[in-house]
Amino acid sequence: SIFKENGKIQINPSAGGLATGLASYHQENEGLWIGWPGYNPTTDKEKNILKNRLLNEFNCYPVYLSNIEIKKYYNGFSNNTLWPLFHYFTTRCSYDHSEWEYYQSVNSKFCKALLETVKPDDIIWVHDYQLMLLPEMIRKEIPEATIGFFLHIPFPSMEVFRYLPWRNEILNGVLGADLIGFHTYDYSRHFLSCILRILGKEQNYGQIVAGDRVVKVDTFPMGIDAARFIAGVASEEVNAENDNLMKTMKENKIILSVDRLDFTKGIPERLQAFELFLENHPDWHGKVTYIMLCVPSRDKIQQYRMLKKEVDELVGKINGRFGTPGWSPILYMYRSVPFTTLIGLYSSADLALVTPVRDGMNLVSKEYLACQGQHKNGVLVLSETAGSAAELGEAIIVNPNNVNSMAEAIYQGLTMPEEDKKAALKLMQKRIKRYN
Ligand code: ADQ
Repeated sequence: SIFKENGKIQINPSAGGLATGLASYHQENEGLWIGWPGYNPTTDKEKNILKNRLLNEFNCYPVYLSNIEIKKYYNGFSNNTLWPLFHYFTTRCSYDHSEWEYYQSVNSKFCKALLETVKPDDIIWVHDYQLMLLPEMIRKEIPEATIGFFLHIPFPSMEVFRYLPWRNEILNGVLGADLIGFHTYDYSRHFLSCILRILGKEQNYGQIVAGDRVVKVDTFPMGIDAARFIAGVASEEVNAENDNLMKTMKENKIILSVDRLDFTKGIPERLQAFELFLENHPDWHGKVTYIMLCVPSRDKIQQYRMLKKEVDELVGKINGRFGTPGWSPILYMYRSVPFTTLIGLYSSADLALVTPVRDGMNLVSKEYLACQGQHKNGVLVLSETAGSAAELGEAIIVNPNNVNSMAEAIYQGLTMPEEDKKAALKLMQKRIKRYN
């Protein structure tokens, strides 16, 4: 995020999964990252100053969006049409023609920015649902370009994708790439089925003939920079933070959840499950604390503000119902926290609750396991509809809509024998380090 403080522009790396997940790759590979900086300088002079700082300090190249573009393209078509549709929230989708027009024009704006900076033989890698028309646009300008496209969110089944009035345009847009990647095998399969049933194009072992080119579709589950998390947990700063945390928590078991505040993350259902757990297991009162970390996200959209209100009320209700002078069942933080605090929490938590209703991958589940290191025996409760469930089968897998079974999973996780926890954790940690 970028903001102005005392007349000076402050630049902070963003907290979303795409940005954090690719940060290490970007730093090591001397690429140029073209993107919207999330901040609108008011004057041309300020625009240039920021552009130079982003280039020199971060290898980033800004595409500035106007207020109407942010409204129609970003909050509108990207986050109010594609995001809910691809996460199977079909009733939350708006299909607004003017927003679609902005989606097209902003995609061309990115194409123009790319043409200003691209050099022959560069490899171009387009990311995510906000830029699905871009591969085709680049292909028209530079026919011989090498283009990859990766989708960070689920690709829905054909029956859901077909709701989109502009389904053909979106599919053709992506087909401009040479290689199209998804997090899971199912998403690739859904995409290929749409290509066949909507565009009538056959595939052969994931290869599609598009004009005179062959496009390859494949599965690349995104990993994390495990070494960075492991090294971070060993640092003195994190140890000091953890000592402090332990003083406040005393002997209490710690349950942790970390997510952007988003309706796909299943936060109200998870709170209900925690409430039910406390109701069913009074012997755990005063012995467990649920630390719930939520990062503010997309708060210009009405539905996100309503969710914030719902979550605030649920937390208040549960703390009011079970809390005592010495104990609050839920410790709720609604903000972004520094990396050291985040990994400190990951390493201290006895159980992580990762229960999205739908999630492309979910890096939090992997980050938690990495931060448990050699000496902890943390338990992961993971939803079957997170992409990472395909790789983390040793976790306690739950249906995120089944509040009863989630409540029991919390109990099971807290009471599991240490050797069982260790065995599951070791297997998953090995996989995370290997597929980083
Ligand atoms: P997100 O929906 O943002 O990502 P996720 O993959 O869990 O979800 O990534 C969130 C990232 O933000 C994590 O790396 C986490 O460390 C960081 N973070 C969360 N809370 C934070 C806090 N309070 N302070 C600081 N940092 C915090 C999207 C898709 C996912 C997919 C990723 C990557 O929705 O399904 O896994 O992209 O492709």
